[in-house]
Amino acid sequence: EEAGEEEAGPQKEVTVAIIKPDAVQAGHVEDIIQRVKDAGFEILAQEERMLTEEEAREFYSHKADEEFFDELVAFMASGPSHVLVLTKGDDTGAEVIDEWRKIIGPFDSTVAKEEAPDSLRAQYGTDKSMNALHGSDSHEMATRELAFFFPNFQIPKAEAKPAEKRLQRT
Ligand code: IDP
Repeated sequence: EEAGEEEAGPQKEVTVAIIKPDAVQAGHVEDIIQRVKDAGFEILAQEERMLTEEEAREFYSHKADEEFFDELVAFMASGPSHVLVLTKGDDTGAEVIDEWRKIIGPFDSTVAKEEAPDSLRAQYGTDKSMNALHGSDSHEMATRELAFFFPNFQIPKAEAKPAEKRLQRT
């Protein structure tokens, strides 16, 4: 019965984080993953992934009208990225999307260095193009990006922990 209850529950919120080619190339993957863990995120899946230009164009298709689109595609296809699926280790993980966006900081690393010096983009990025990190900006984008990188990934259920606690109390 307990197992059945768990399967019926909502899924955890997840976000897709990318350590972009500039930061992978510079050898920052291990340090960034340590920061991810120290900040209380749980890594549910990760993979080094070299995007082709075609894949980069698809991943950023919602940016196709921007004047920087070609530059963005070339950058994202310039070397391997390190892709991570993150949640928060507790309960539903509901805040994971906003919390990850907050920790990476403003998209322009030159702005991040002034306004959020502790942020990952301040510490590992260069400018508004080579900004070291990506984070999904909404639940819809996280769902889309998860399907793009990990089409078979099963998102864990949210209330496994409360169920455990209930069992412990009896
Ligand atoms: P986000 O990554 O914080 O969501 P977006 O505005 O969605 O920021 O832009 C996507 C990515 O496009 C940025 O992370 C950055 O790498 C790149 N980008 C954004 N604006 C510019 C620009 O003005 N010049 C070059 N690259 C840009």
